[in-house]
Amino acid sequence: MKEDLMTMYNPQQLMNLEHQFGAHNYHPLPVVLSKGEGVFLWDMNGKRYYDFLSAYSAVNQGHCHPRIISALQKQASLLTLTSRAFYNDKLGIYEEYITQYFGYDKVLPVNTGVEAVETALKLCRKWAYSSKGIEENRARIIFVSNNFHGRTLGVISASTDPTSTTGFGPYVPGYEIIPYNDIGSLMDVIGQENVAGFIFEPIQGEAGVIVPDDGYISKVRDLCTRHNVLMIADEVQTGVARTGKLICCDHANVRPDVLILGKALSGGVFPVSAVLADDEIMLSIKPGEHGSTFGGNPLACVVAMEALEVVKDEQLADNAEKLGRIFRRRMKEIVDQSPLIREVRGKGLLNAIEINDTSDSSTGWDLCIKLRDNGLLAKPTHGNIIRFAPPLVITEEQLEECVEIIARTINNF
Ligand code: IF1
Repeated sequence: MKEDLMTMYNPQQLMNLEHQFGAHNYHPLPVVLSKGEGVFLWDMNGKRYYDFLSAYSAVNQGHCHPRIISALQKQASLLTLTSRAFYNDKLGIYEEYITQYFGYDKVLPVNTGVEAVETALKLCRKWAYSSKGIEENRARIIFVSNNFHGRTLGVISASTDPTSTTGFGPYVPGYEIIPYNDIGSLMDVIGQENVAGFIFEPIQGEAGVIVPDDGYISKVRDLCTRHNVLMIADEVQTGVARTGKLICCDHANVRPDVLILGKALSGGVFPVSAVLADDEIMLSIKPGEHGSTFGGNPLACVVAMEALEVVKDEQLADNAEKLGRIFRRRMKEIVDQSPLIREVRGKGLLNAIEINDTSDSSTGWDLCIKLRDNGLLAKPTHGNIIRFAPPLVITEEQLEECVEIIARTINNF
Protein backbone atom coordinates (compact mmCIF):
# COMPACT_ATOMS: atom_id res chain seq x y z
CA MET A 1 0.00 0.00 0.00
CA LYS A 2 2.60 2.53 1.15
CA GLU A 3 4.80 1.80 -1.90
CA ASP A 4 1.88 2.34 -4.30
CA LEU A 5 0.92 5.52 -2.46
CA MET A 6 4.42 6.91 -2.86
CA THR A 7 4.55 6.22 -6.59
CA MET A 8 1.17 7.93 -7.04
CA TYR A 9 2.36 11.46 -6.37
CA ASN A 10 4.42 13.79 -8.57
CA PRO A 11 6.85 16.35 -7.05
CA GLN A 12 4.37 19.23 -7.13
CA GLN A 13 1.71 17.12 -5.41
CA LEU A 14 4.23 16.18 -2.69
CA MET A 15 5.10 19.84 -2.12
CA ASN A 16 1.38 20.57 -1.92
CA LEU A 17 0.92 17.81 0.68
CA GLU A 18 3.60 19.42 2.84
CA HIS A 19 1.93 22.80 2.45
CA GLN A 20 -1.47 21.44 3.40
CA PHE A 21 -0.57 19.03 6.20
CA GLY A 22 2.81 20.26 7.49
CA ALA A 23 3.68 23.23 9.70
CA HIS A 24 5.01 26.15 7.69
CA ASN A 25 8.26 26.51 9.62
CA TYR A 26 10.48 26.17 6.56
CA HIS A 27 10.82 27.63 3.08
CA PRO A 28 12.64 24.87 1.18
CA LEU A 29 14.20 25.29 -2.24
CA PRO A 30 11.69 23.78 -4.74
CA VAL A 31 13.32 20.40 -5.42
CA VAL A 32 11.98 17.02 -4.25
CA LEU A 33 14.76 14.56 -3.55
CA SER A 34 14.35 10.81 -3.42
CA LYS A 35 17.85 9.30 -3.43
CA GLY A 36 21.29 10.13 -2.08
CA GLU A 37 24.68 8.49 -2.57
CA GLY A 38 28.04 10.03 -1.66
CA VAL A 39 28.16 13.62 -2.92
CA PHE A 40 25.08 13.14 -5.10
CA LEU A 41 21.33 13.61 -4.66
CA TRP A 42 18.64 12.68 -7.19
CA ASP A 43 15.20 14.21 -7.52
CA MET A 44 12.05 12.25 -8.38
CA ASN A 45 12.63 12.80 -12.10
CA GLY A 46 16.04 11.21 -11.84
CA LYS A 47 17.96 14.48 -12.21
CA ARG A 48 21.31 14.31 -10.38
CA TYR A 49 22.70 17.12 -8.21
CA TYR A 50 25.89 17.78 -6.31
CA ASP A 51 24.90 18.31 -2.68
CA PHE A 52 26.66 21.48 -1.48
CA LEU A 53 24.76 21.71 1.79
CA SER A 54 25.31 18.21 3.24
CA ALA A 55 22.23 18.69 5.44
CA TYR A 56 24.11 21.52 7.17
CA SER A 57 27.20 19.36 7.70
CA ALA A 58 25.41 16.25 8.94
CA VAL A 59 26.37 14.21 5.87
CA ASN A 60 30.14 14.71 5.99
CA GLN A 61 30.70 11.02 5.18
CA GLY A 62 28.48 11.26 2.07
CA HIS A 63 24.86 10.18 1.64
CA CYS A 64 24.02 6.60 2.65
CA HIS A 65 27.63 5.59 3.29
CA PRO A 66 27.55 1.78 2.82
CA ARG A 67 29.52 1.02 5.99
CA ILE A 68 27.24 3.19 8.14
CA ILE A 69 24.06 1.87 6.52
CA SER A 70 25.11 -1.75 7.04
CA ALA A 71 26.01 -1.02 10.69
CA LEU A 72 22.53 0.52 11.06
CA GLN A 73 20.80 -2.42 9.37
CA LYS A 74 22.62 -5.02 11.43
CA GLN A 75 21.87 -3.39 14.79
CA ALA A 76 18.33 -2.40 13.77
CA SER A 77 17.34 -6.06 13.62
CA LEU A 78 19.05 -6.81 16.97
CA LEU A 79 18.09 -4.09 19.47
CA THR A 80 17.25 -0.44 18.82
CA LEU A 81 16.26 0.99 22.21
CA THR A 82 16.17 -0.12 25.85
CA SER A 83 16.03 3.34 27.50
CA ARG A 84 18.64 4.01 30.19
CA ALA A 85 16.51 2.21 32.77
CA PHE A 86 18.67 -0.79 31.86
CA TYR A 87 22.14 -1.35 30.47
CA ASN A 88 22.69 -2.37 26.85
CA ASP A 89 25.71 -4.10 25.30
CA LYS A 90 26.78 -1.20 23.04
CA LEU A 91 26.75 2.00 25.18
CA GLY A 92 29.85 1.27 27.28
CA ILE A 93 31.84 0.36 24.18
CA TYR A 94 30.70 3.56 22.44
CA GLU A 95 31.47 5.71 25.49
CA GLU A 96 35.02 4.34 25.71
CA TYR A 97 35.43 4.74 21.95
CA ILE A 98 34.21 8.35 21.61
CA THR A 99 35.93 9.65 24.77
CA GLN A 100 39.26 8.27 23.52
CA TYR A 101 38.55 9.51 20.00
CA PHE A 102 38.12 13.13 21.15
CA GLY A 103 40.32 12.97 24.28
CA TYR A 104 37.92 13.52 27.21
CA ASP A 105 37.16 11.54 30.38
CA LYS A 106 33.42 11.23 29.81
CA VAL A 107 30.52 11.65 27.36
CA LEU A 108 26.84 12.42 27.96
CA PRO A 109 25.00 11.00 24.92
CA VAL A 110 21.86 12.73 23.60
CA ASN A 111 20.17 13.02 20.20
CA THR A 112 19.94 16.42 18.50
CA GLY A 113 22.41 19.28 18.41
CA VAL A 114 20.28 21.63 20.45
CA GLU A 115 19.69 18.92 23.04
CA ALA A 116 23.48 18.66 23.41
CA VAL A 117 23.76 22.46 23.74
CA GLU A 118 21.04 22.48 26.43
CA THR A 119 22.85 19.65 28.20
CA ALA A 120 26.11 21.62 28.12
CA LEU A 121 24.39 24.73 29.55
CA LYS A 122 22.83 22.69 32.38
CA LEU A 123 26.21 21.05 33.04
CA CYS A 124 27.88 24.47 33.17
CA ARG A 125 25.39 25.77 35.74
CA LYS A 126 25.61 22.58 37.81
CA TRP A 127 29.42 22.79 37.83
CA ALA A 128 29.26 26.51 38.72
CA TYR A 129 27.21 25.80 41.86
CA SER A 130 28.80 22.54 42.95
CA SER A 131 32.46 23.19 42.05
CA LYS A 132 33.07 26.90 41.45
CA GLY A 133 30.94 27.88 44.43
CA ILE A 134 28.75 30.38 42.62
CA GLU A 135 25.58 31.19 44.58
CA GLU A 136 22.54 29.14 43.50
CA ASN A 137 20.59 30.66 40.55
CA ARG A 138 23.27 33.37 40.04
CA ALA A 139 25.34 31.66 37.32
CA ARG A 140 25.98 33.85 34.24
CA ILE A 141 26.78 32.27 30.88
CA ILE A 142 28.33 34.46 28.18
CA PHE A 143 27.18 34.05 24.56
CA VAL A 144 28.26 35.93 21.45
CA SER A 145 26.13 37.96 19.05
CA ASN A 146 24.87 36.26 15.88
CA ASN A 147 25.15 32.89 17.58
CA PHE A 148 23.14 29.89 16.44
CA HIS A 149 22.76 26.99 18.84
CA GLY A 150 19.34 25.61 17.85
CA ARG A 151 15.67 26.35 18.34
CA THR A 152 14.66 25.58 21.95
CA LEU A 153 13.54 28.31 24.35
CA GLY A 154 16.74 27.72 26.32
CA VAL A 155 19.04 28.69 23.47
CA ILE A 156 16.93 31.25 21.57
CA SER A 157 16.96 33.17 24.86
CA ALA A 158 20.56 34.04 23.91
CA SER A 159 19.88 34.71 20.22
CA THR A 160 20.37 38.14 18.67
CA ASP A 161 18.30 37.19 15.61
CA PRO A 162 14.74 38.60 15.84
CA THR A 163 13.51 35.80 13.53
CA SER A 164 14.57 33.31 16.20
CA THR A 165 13.30 35.24 19.22
CA THR A 166 10.30 37.47 18.37
CA GLY A 167 7.07 36.10 19.75
CA PHE A 168 8.68 33.35 21.82
CA GLY A 169 9.22 35.26 25.11
CA PRO A 170 9.63 35.33 28.04
CA TYR A 171 13.23 34.18 27.81
CA VAL A 172 15.53 32.12 30.03
CA PRO A 173 17.53 34.47 32.31
CA GLY A 174 21.23 34.29 33.22
CA TYR A 175 22.71 34.88 29.79
CA GLU A 176 24.82 37.75 28.52
CA ILE A 177 25.85 38.55 24.96
CA ILE A 178 29.11 40.10 23.81
CA PRO A 179 30.39 40.68 20.28
CA TYR A 180 31.99 37.69 18.49
CA ASN A 181 35.69 37.81 17.67
CA ASP A 182 36.18 40.66 20.17
CA ILE A 183 38.53 39.49 22.92
CA GLY A 184 38.34 42.87 24.69
CA SER A 185 34.63 42.46 25.37
CA LEU A 186 35.30 39.02 26.88
CA MET A 187 38.09 40.45 29.03
CA ASP A 188 35.65 43.12 30.33
CA VAL A 189 33.16 40.57 31.63
CA ILE A 190 34.94 37.27 32.28
CA GLY A 191 36.51 38.33 35.59
CA GLN A 192 33.25 39.54 37.09
CA GLU A 193 31.48 37.53 39.77
CA ASN A 194 29.22 34.56 38.95
CA VAL A 195 30.54 34.04 35.43
CA ALA A 196 30.27 30.28 34.86
CA GLY A 197 30.89 29.71 31.18
CA PHE A 198 31.52 31.11 27.70
CA ILE A 199 29.82 29.35 24.78
CA PHE A 200 30.73 30.00 21.14
CA GLU A 201 30.99 28.45 17.67
CA PRO A 202 34.64 28.30 16.48
CA ILE A 203 33.23 29.39 13.10
CA GLN A 204 29.72 30.88 13.07
CA GLY A 205 27.81 28.79 10.55
CA GLU A 206 24.33 30.28 10.38
CA ALA A 207 25.70 33.80 10.76
CA GLY A 208 27.30 33.25 7.37
CA VAL A 209 30.51 31.24 7.94
CA ILE A 210 32.14 33.93 10.06
CA VAL A 211 35.77 32.95 10.73
CA PRO A 212 37.29 34.71 13.77
CA ASP A 213 40.76 36.29 13.66
CA ASP A 214 43.74 33.98 14.16
CA GLY A 215 44.48 33.95 17.85
CA TYR A 216 40.91 34.62 19.03
CA ILE A 217 40.21 31.04 20.11
CA SER A 218 43.51 30.63 21.94
CA LYS A 219 42.98 33.97 23.72
CA VAL A 220 39.51 32.75 24.75
CA ARG A 221 41.18 29.62 26.09
CA ASP A 222 43.68 31.63 28.16
CA LEU A 223 41.00 33.90 29.63
CA CYS A 224 38.68 31.00 30.52
CA THR A 225 41.57 29.15 32.16
CA ARG A 226 42.73 32.18 34.09
CA HIS A 227 39.25 32.97 35.43
CA ASN A 228 38.07 29.38 35.96
CA VAL A 229 35.25 29.88 33.42
CA LEU A 230 34.17 26.89 31.27
CA MET A 231 35.11 27.22 27.61
CA ILE A 232 32.17 25.58 25.83
CA ALA A 233 32.67 24.93 22.10
CA ASP A 234 29.58 24.29 20.01
CA GLU A 235 31.07 22.14 17.22
CA VAL A 236 27.75 20.69 16.10
CA GLN A 237 28.36 22.11 12.63
CA THR A 238 32.15 22.68 12.58
CA GLY A 239 33.11 19.36 14.21
CA VAL A 240 33.80 15.89 12.77
CA ALA A 241 36.36 16.95 10.15
CA ARG A 242 34.24 19.64 8.43
CA THR A 243 36.79 22.47 8.73
CA GLY A 244 39.85 20.36 7.89
CA LYS A 245 40.63 19.20 11.44
CA LEU A 246 38.83 16.70 13.65
CA ILE A 247 37.28 19.64 15.52
CA CYS A 248 37.64 23.29 14.52
CA CYS A 249 39.37 24.18 17.81
CA ASP A 250 42.24 21.92 16.68
CA HIS A 251 43.29 24.69 14.23
CA ALA A 252 44.21 26.74 17.33
CA ASN A 253 45.50 23.71 19.29
CA VAL A 254 42.88 24.56 21.89
CA ARG A 255 40.99 22.00 24.01
CA PRO A 256 37.57 23.26 25.11
CA ASP A 257 36.42 22.33 28.63
CA VAL A 258 33.09 21.20 27.18
CA LEU A 259 32.81 19.93 23.59
CA ILE A 260 29.40 19.78 21.89
CA LEU A 261 29.00 17.50 18.85
CA GLY A 262 26.05 16.46 16.66
CA LYS A 263 25.06 16.09 13.00
CA ALA A 264 27.94 14.21 11.32
CA LEU A 265 28.50 12.17 14.50
CA SER A 266 26.10 9.76 12.74
CA GLY A 267 26.89 10.62 9.11
CA GLY A 268 23.36 11.93 8.72
CA VAL A 269 21.88 8.47 9.22
CA PHE A 270 20.39 8.90 12.70
CA PRO A 271 20.06 11.72 15.30
CA VAL A 272 23.17 11.40 17.47
CA SER A 273 24.74 14.16 19.58
CA ALA A 274 27.09 14.28 22.52
CA VAL A 275 28.63 16.45 25.22
CA LEU A 276 32.24 15.61 26.19
CA ALA A 277 34.02 16.83 29.33
CA ASP A 278 36.42 15.66 32.03
CA ASP A 279 35.30 14.11 35.32
CA GLU A 280 35.58 17.31 37.39
CA ILE A 281 32.87 18.86 35.19
CA MET A 282 30.85 15.87 34.00
CA LEU A 283 30.39 14.34 37.46
CA SER A 284 28.56 17.52 38.57
CA ILE A 285 25.42 15.81 37.20
CA LYS A 286 24.25 12.97 39.47
CA PRO A 287 21.98 10.00 38.66
CA GLY A 288 18.44 11.10 37.82
CA GLU A 289 19.39 14.75 37.24
CA HIS A 290 19.43 14.67 33.42
CA GLY A 291 18.68 12.25 30.58
CA SER A 292 16.62 11.44 27.50
CA THR A 293 14.65 8.44 26.25
CA PHE A 294 16.80 7.83 23.17
CA GLY A 295 20.08 9.16 24.57
CA GLY A 296 22.76 6.46 24.21
CA ASN A 297 20.52 3.94 22.47
CA PRO A 298 22.40 0.96 21.01
CA LEU A 299 21.45 1.84 17.43
CA ALA A 300 22.91 5.35 17.80
CA CYS A 301 26.05 3.94 19.43
CA VAL A 302 26.75 1.51 16.59
CA VAL A 303 26.00 4.07 13.88
CA ALA A 304 28.18 6.73 15.51
CA MET A 305 31.14 4.37 15.96
CA GLU A 306 31.04 3.39 12.30
CA ALA A 307 30.56 7.02 11.20
CA LEU A 308 33.64 8.07 13.20
CA GLU A 309 35.65 5.11 11.88
CA VAL A 310 34.84 6.25 8.33
CA VAL A 311 36.08 9.77 9.14
CA LYS A 312 39.42 8.28 10.23
CA ASP A 313 39.78 5.54 7.59
CA GLU A 314 38.92 7.85 4.68
CA GLN A 315 41.04 10.72 6.10
CA LEU A 316 38.13 13.13 5.68
CA ALA A 317 39.75 15.94 7.68
CA ASP A 318 42.84 15.97 5.42
CA ASN A 319 40.61 15.83 2.34
CA ALA A 320 38.55 18.75 3.62
CA GLU A 321 41.70 20.75 4.36
CA LYS A 322 43.21 20.09 0.91
CA LEU A 323 40.06 20.55 -1.18
CA GLY A 324 38.97 23.55 0.88
CA ARG A 325 42.12 25.41 -0.09
CA ILE A 326 41.59 24.55 -3.75
CA PHE A 327 37.94 25.63 -3.54
CA ARG A 328 38.72 29.02 -1.98
CA ARG A 329 41.58 29.65 -4.44
CA ARG A 330 39.34 28.86 -7.42
CA MET A 331 36.43 30.87 -5.98
CA LYS A 332 38.71 33.87 -5.40
CA GLU A 333 39.50 33.83 -9.15
CA ILE A 334 35.75 34.14 -9.75
CA VAL A 335 35.38 36.83 -7.08
CA ASP A 336 38.13 38.89 -8.71
CA GLN A 337 36.29 38.78 -12.05
CA SER A 338 32.69 39.09 -10.86
CA PRO A 339 31.16 42.34 -9.53
CA LEU A 340 28.39 40.16 -8.11
CA ILE A 341 30.49 38.46 -5.43
CA ARG A 342 32.13 40.40 -2.60
CA GLU A 343 34.07 37.67 -0.81
CA VAL A 344 34.66 33.94 -0.31
CA ARG A 345 35.58 32.72 3.18
CA GLY A 346 35.79 29.58 5.28
CA LYS A 347 37.96 26.76 6.54
CA GLY A 348 38.20 23.23 5.18
CA LEU A 349 34.96 22.47 3.32
CA LEU A 350 32.84 24.93 5.29
CA ASN A 351 32.83 27.92 2.96
CA ALA A 352 30.51 30.71 1.85
CA ILE A 353 30.34 33.48 -0.74
CA GLU A 354 29.01 36.91 0.13
CA ILE A 355 27.05 38.56 -2.67
CA ASN A 356 27.33 42.28 -3.37
CA ASP A 357 23.84 42.95 -2.12
CA THR A 358 21.88 43.66 1.03
CA SER A 359 21.10 40.84 3.44
CA ASP A 360 17.37 41.14 2.75
CA SER A 361 17.83 40.73 -1.01
CA SER A 362 16.58 37.70 -2.92
CA THR A 363 19.81 37.42 -4.90
CA GLY A 364 21.10 34.51 -2.86
CA TRP A 365 17.87 32.62 -3.34
CA ASP A 366 17.71 33.41 -7.06
CA LEU A 367 21.31 32.27 -7.50
CA CYS A 368 20.53 29.01 -5.67
CA ILE A 369 17.61 28.41 -8.01
CA LYS A 370 19.97 28.78 -10.98
CA LEU A 371 22.55 26.54 -9.29
CA ARG A 372 19.81 23.95 -8.84
CA ASP A 373 18.99 24.13 -12.56
CA ASN A 374 22.69 23.62 -13.25
CA GLY A 375 22.86 20.54 -11.02
CA LEU A 376 24.21 21.87 -7.71
CA LEU A 377 22.18 22.29 -4.51
CA ALA A 378 23.00 25.03 -2.00
CA LYS A 379 20.95 27.40 0.13
CA PRO A 380 21.51 30.98 1.30
CA THR A 381 21.99 31.48 5.04
CA HIS A 382 20.91 35.11 4.70
CA GLY A 383 19.69 36.91 1.63
CA ASN A 384 23.18 37.55 0.34
CA ILE A 385 25.35 34.75 1.72
CA ILE A 386 25.48 31.27 0.18
CA ARG A 387 27.11 28.47 2.15
CA PHE A 388 29.02 25.83 0.16
CA ALA A 389 29.57 22.66 2.18
CA PRO A 390 29.75 19.42 0.16
CA PRO A 391 30.22 16.01 1.78
CA LEU A 392 33.90 15.58 2.75
CA VAL A 393 34.18 12.51 0.48
CA ILE A 394 34.15 14.76 -2.61
CA THR A 395 37.08 14.20 -5.00
CA GLU A 396 39.26 16.93 -6.51
CA GLU A 397 37.83 16.15 -9.93
CA GLN A 398 34.24 16.49 -8.66
CA LEU A 399 35.18 19.72 -6.86
CA GLU A 400 36.60 21.16 -10.09
CA GLU A 401 33.36 20.28 -11.86
CA CYS A 402 31.38 22.04 -9.13
CA VAL A 403 33.56 25.15 -9.32
CA GLU A 404 32.80 25.23 -13.05
CA ILE A 405 29.07 24.97 -12.34
CA ILE A 406 29.28 27.80 -9.79
CA ALA A 407 31.42 29.98 -12.07
CA ARG A 408 29.12 29.45 -15.06
CA THR A 409 26.03 30.19 -12.96
CA ILE A 410 27.50 33.39 -11.53
CA ASN A 411 28.77 34.59 -14.89
CA ASN A 412 25.41 33.95 -16.58
CA PHE A 413 23.46 35.51 -13.67
C1 IF1 B 1 17.46 23.81 10.91
C2 IF1 B 1 20.80 26.80 10.82
C3 IF1 B 1 22.96 25.71 10.41
C4 IF1 B 1 24.10 24.40 14.67
C5 IF1 B 1 24.97 24.69 15.75
C6 IF1 B 1 23.50 23.67 17.28
C7 IF1 B 1 22.60 23.36 16.27
C8 IF1 B 1 22.90 23.73 14.93
C9 IF1 B 1 26.28 25.40 15.50
C10 IF1 B 1 21.31 22.64 16.62
C11 IF1 B 1 21.93 23.38 13.87
C12 IF1 B 1 21.05 23.46 11.73
C13 IF1 B 1 19.61 23.51 12.16
C14 IF1 B 1 18.90 23.39 10.87
C15 IF1 B 1 19.67 24.27 9.91
C16 IF1 B 1 21.06 24.26 10.45
C17 IF1 B 1 21.65 25.58 10.59
F1 IF1 B 1 20.63 27.30 9.61
F2 IF1 B 1 19.69 26.48 11.40
F3 IF1 B 1 21.51 27.60 11.58
F4 IF1 B 1 23.66 24.67 10.21
F5 IF1 B 1 23.54 26.82 10.41
N1 IF1 B 1 24.65 24.32 17.02
N2 IF1 B 1 22.01 23.88 12.72
O1 IF1 B 1 24.42 24.78 13.40
O2 IF1 B 1 21.34 21.34 16.10
O3 IF1 B 1 19.13 20.73 17.06
O4 IF1 B 1 19.31 21.24 14.62
O5 IF1 B 1 20.37 19.15 15.54
O6 IF1 B 1 16.79 23.52 9.93
O7 IF1 B 1 17.04 24.43 11.91
P1 IF1 B 1 19.96 20.58 15.82
